[in-house]
Amino acid sequence: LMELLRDSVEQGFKGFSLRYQPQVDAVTGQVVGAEALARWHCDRFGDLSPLEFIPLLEESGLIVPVGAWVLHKAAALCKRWRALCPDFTMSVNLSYRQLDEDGLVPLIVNVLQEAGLPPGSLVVEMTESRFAEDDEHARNLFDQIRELGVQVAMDDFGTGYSSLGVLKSSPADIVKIDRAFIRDIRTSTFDATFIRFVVELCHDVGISVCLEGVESAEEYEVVNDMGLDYIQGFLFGRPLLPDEFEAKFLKA
Ligand code: G
Ligand code: G
Ligand code: MN
Ligand code: NA
Repeated sequence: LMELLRDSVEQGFKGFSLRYQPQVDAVTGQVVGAEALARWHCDRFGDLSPLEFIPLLEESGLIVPVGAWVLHKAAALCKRWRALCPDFTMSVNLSYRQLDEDGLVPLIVNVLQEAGLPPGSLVVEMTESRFAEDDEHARNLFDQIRELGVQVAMDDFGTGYSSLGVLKSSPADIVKIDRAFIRDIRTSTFDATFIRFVVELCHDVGISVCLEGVESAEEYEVVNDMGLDYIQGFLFGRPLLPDEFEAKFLKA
C-alpha cells in the first residue's frame, strides 16, 4: 500500500481528491465555511478511508507533499467560493508530521500568495494534543501562523489528555468539540454540560467554538441554545465534491 501511495504522489497526486464538508453559523444555520477532507482512490483496492491512508502517509513522510497539495488545492477553491460567499473560510487538517517539517510557515505564506487569499479565510486544524503547554515547538509555530493572520483550530477537542486549563493560554482561534460529545446528547447531562462549559471557557478567552457531528434536527434543537459559534455535521451536509458543494450551498 505504501508503494502505491508513493506512486500516486509521484504521478502528480493521482487518485487523491478532496471533499468539502459545510460549516454553518450556529445561530443562522447559514454555510460560512468548509473543511477540506482528503480521499484516495487506488486502482487495486478502490477507495480507502483517510483513517487508513493518513497514518501511512505520516509514517512514510509522504504527508508532507500531500499536505502541501491539500493546502494549495483547498486555498484555490476558497478563493473561488469567496466570490459567491464573501466571508467564506476554508479549514485544512495538518498532520503532526507537517509541524515537525521545516518550512511550514513559508509554505502557508506561499499558499496564500498563490491563491490570492486573505489570511483570515484560511483555518489550519491540529489535534488537541499538539496544544499542550510543554510542546514549545508547536506553540511557537501556531504563534507564527497566527501572526500571518491565519486562524488556528484545535481539532477533536475533549478526546485527548489535555485539561480544560489548556484553553487559558491556548494559541487557538477556534476549538472544535469532538463528535463524541453529541452522540448521547439527549440522554447524557454530562455531554450537554461539557459543551456549555467549553463554550463559556472559550468565549472568556476569545476563542470561537465549533461543534462537530450534529446529525439530526433533534440534536441541533438540543444544542441550539448553548452559545456555539459554528456547527459541522451530516445534518447540514456530508463531505461533498466541489461542484456538489457549490450547487447545494453557494448558488441557492
Ligand atoms: O473524512 P473523514 O471523516 O473520513 O476523515 C477521517 C480523518 O482523517 C479525520 O480525523 C480527518 O481529520 C483526517 N483527514 C482527512 N483529510 C486530511 C488531510 O488532508 N490531512 C490530514 N492530516 N488529515 C486528514
Ligand atoms: O478529525 P476530524 O474532525 O478532522 O474529522 C472530520 C471527520 O468527521 C470527517 O471525515 C467527517 O466525515 C466526519 N464527520 C463530520 N460530521 C459528521 C457527522 O455528523 N457524523 C459522523 N458520524 N461523522 C461526521
Ligand atoms: Mn478536522
Ligand atoms: Na474533529
